[in-house]
Amino acid sequence: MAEPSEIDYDTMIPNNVDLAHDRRVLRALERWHPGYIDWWKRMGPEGFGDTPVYLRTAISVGAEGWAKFGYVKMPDYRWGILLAPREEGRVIPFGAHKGEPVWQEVPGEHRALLRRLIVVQGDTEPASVEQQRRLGKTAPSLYDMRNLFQVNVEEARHLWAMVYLLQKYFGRDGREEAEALLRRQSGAEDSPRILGAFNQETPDWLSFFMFTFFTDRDGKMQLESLAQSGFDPLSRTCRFMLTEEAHHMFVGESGISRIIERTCQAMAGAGIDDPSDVEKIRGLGVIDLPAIQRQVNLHYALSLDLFGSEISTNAANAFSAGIKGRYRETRIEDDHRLVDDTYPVMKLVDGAFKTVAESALPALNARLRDAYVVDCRKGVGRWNKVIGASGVDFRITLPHLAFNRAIGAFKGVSATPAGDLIDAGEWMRRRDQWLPTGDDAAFIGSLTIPEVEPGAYAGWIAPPRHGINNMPGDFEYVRLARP
Ligand code: BYC
Repeated sequence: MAEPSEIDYDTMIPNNVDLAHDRRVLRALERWHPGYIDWWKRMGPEGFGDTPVYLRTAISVGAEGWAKFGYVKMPDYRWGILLAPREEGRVIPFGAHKGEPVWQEVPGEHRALLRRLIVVQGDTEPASVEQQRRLGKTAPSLYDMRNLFQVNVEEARHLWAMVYLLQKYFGRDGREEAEALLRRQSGAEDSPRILGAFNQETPDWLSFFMFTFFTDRDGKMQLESLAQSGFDPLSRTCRFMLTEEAHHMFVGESGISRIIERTCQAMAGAGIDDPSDVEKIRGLGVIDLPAIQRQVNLHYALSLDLFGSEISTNAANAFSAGIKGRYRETRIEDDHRLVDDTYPVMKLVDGAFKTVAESALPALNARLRDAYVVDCRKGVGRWNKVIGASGVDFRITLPHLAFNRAIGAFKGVSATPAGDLIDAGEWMRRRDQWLPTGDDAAFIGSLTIPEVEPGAYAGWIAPPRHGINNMPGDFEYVRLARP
């Protein structure tokens, strides 16, 4: 089949998978489309359906210049199906089939496993759009509002990416799964999204930036592992998704960094040295660093849960089958089969944390999570540089792996962020020191009133260093109807 590198705009769905000559899949996607648009209108960004937004649309998958910028009304966004180019001669990089040619069709014996992974991945994408749907109304600037909407349309494109794989490769049950992806709903009692963190609210902009820093970074790790897959269409899909994911993490990291910068500036301006002088700091209209730390604690723990259990037969099977690899598998120097290897995993043994050598295959979730922790630490280090440069005596830290966990070996363990084990009663009494409180939510809620003048920023966040696509500081990223 021809694989043009430019996007085909002739069919309703822009694509580089030659849908024009794949009538069955094209028709299946066209049938899915009205339900999708209905979902976007019901569950996508609330109140901005007619608003022109300065968005980036993918127009090719080449390393350079894959994006086009311009004003688009979100329901008219060209959600396309884009796969990274096929690598000639690619072989399965790991597992029992290592060295064999990659699969262009679903291997029958691994069909259910593969479908499950694609459905879980697909489910997170619309979930995040649902979680963030009210935030446009309280954006701290047009720049931030535009970034939110960019993240939203791209997460929705990632849903398209997974739906394409389901429709093309999984027949009738693929179609049913594609429908179900539009039926489940973040936080819904009777049909919630599959993974825990995607049923939490994203009530304010601090939470949004935390989500894009921590949860989108889980997305990066999972996509990197799926990009290694021996099922080539999945690998190619994930490789292109990763190019978009980088911007989402930038939004999170720079968003928190700008909040921290503003807080430290305001403290210095008012001569406040003590970061725990919360009342005075909040009186300046900025977010105190301890409240930011509590958000870090919450989002980090929720994101760790997304890696599943440390020891998992599912993960071992997916690796052995050649379906889901390790983070940057091809750069690791070992036999890529792991049958006789071990991996150090932290566990609770006789009331103390100990690192235990586990069989490497079932420990793959722990291993991916460890790579995630290293990646998170780098970002947190950059935030601490901003604090350090201001002279304020405070450091943001990542809590212990056992803090506030709901999945895996530390589920139900009462550990402090420092990793001390305490009894459940004491943990509950001290909870408000560690996790966001009702007071935090009310204070942050009181700050998040919209700022919609081009070039203006709410008082609790510093302006960014650069505009999007090098646009000037007062650029109108979102054209709101003005009276
Ligand atoms: N919540 O063997 P186990 C993103 C289930 S984020 C609820 O421990 P496994 C994005 C599990 O499904 C990345 N249930 O774990 C970010 C299994 O159920 P079944 C999303 C959970 O299977 C921001 C059972 O417990 N992509 O892209 O090795 C914005 C035993 O599981 C949870 C992926 O996650 C949980 N936290 O690994 C937008 C990649 N954890 O099958 C987007 C695809 C586990 O027995 N998914 N369970 O009924 C996977 O690789 C794996 O499914 C998991 C779990 C890593 C999630």
